[in-house]
Amino acid sequence: MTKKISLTRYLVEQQRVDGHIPGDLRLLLEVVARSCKSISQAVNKGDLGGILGAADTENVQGEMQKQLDIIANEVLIEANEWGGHLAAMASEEMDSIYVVPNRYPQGEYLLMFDPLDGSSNIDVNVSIGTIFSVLKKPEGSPGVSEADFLQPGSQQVAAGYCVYGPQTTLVLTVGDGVVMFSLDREQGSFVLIKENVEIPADTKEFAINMSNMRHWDEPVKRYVDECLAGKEGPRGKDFNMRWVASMVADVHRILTRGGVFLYPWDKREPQKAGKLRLMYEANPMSWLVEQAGGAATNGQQRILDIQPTKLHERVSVILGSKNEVERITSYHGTL
Ligand code: AHM
Ligand code: MG
Repeated sequence: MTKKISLTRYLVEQQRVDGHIPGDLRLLLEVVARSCKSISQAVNKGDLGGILGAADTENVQGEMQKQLDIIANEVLIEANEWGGHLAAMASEEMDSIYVVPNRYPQGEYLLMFDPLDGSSNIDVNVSIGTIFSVLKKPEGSPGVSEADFLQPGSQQVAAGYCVYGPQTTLVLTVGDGVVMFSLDREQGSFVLIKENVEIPADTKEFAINMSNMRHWDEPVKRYVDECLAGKEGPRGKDFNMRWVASMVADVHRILTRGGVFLYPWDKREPQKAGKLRLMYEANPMSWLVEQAGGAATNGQQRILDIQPTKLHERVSVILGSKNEVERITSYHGTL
């Protein structure tokens, strides 16, 4: 029988082998994983735990919050604030940064998260998830402020997500490939299921919210039209379409069997660069995808190169199988 490798053991061994994961970062990742375990329990209980439905509050983006958005946010804050590994946190569900209170020691890392991604799927029993990104506080900056967070995604030191689906699966990168762990509920721990995750460079599957088609820009329309034309069209092959409306689930499918995901800028709200948030949605997902051999752009440039100007900045997202992302980016006339 092959030995099961727990997340804890995996991280300890990584720390030992090549020092890729410093002790404090290992602790941070374990605490994030523990938080995901608690969120997974709450998600599993659903109606039985009385946690479904709206919370009657709005977040900073003007979106109605669900009870589970707020619960997941609290779980992550409470678990992470006391360990001494963090200086501050930021979340989709909080207007401004959360500085580690004075009563706890301050660490050198900054943690960002979308505590419950895919909120529209919470009440209908469809996969949702938690996305997280870790940065290092710039050296020499006294205290901690929002400006410390405004680093391009290429500066991330760890990133990942946990998808709460038929299985609860944690996917992680520290810049040395992508690894996946599934929650073994009997053991109560995450167990390694896959290393060296690789996204095939070509695909026949795309993911986009087609109901927005009339609002898209020309390059996106062209790409999707060509996919829809199938064998008889310029691509010479039939495409399949999938859209879960939980980025975690769509990205998880792409990391598992390839594909391309688009949430582009559109004419509904032209002043916004896109729907998804750069710092705690697009950046961590883009890094995971690149680490698995895929690509991620906003149509103009690599997402990881974008210099953020504010915490809740939005961005247009095209990510997944490399050749497909490059094709779509070239349709924007920037390659
Ligand atoms: P959320 O963070 O409020 O859940 O919003 C992000 C989600 C993504 O998971 C998903 O890709 C997208 O919004 C779905 O949007 P739409 O409902 O327009 O299809
Ligand atoms: Mg989200």
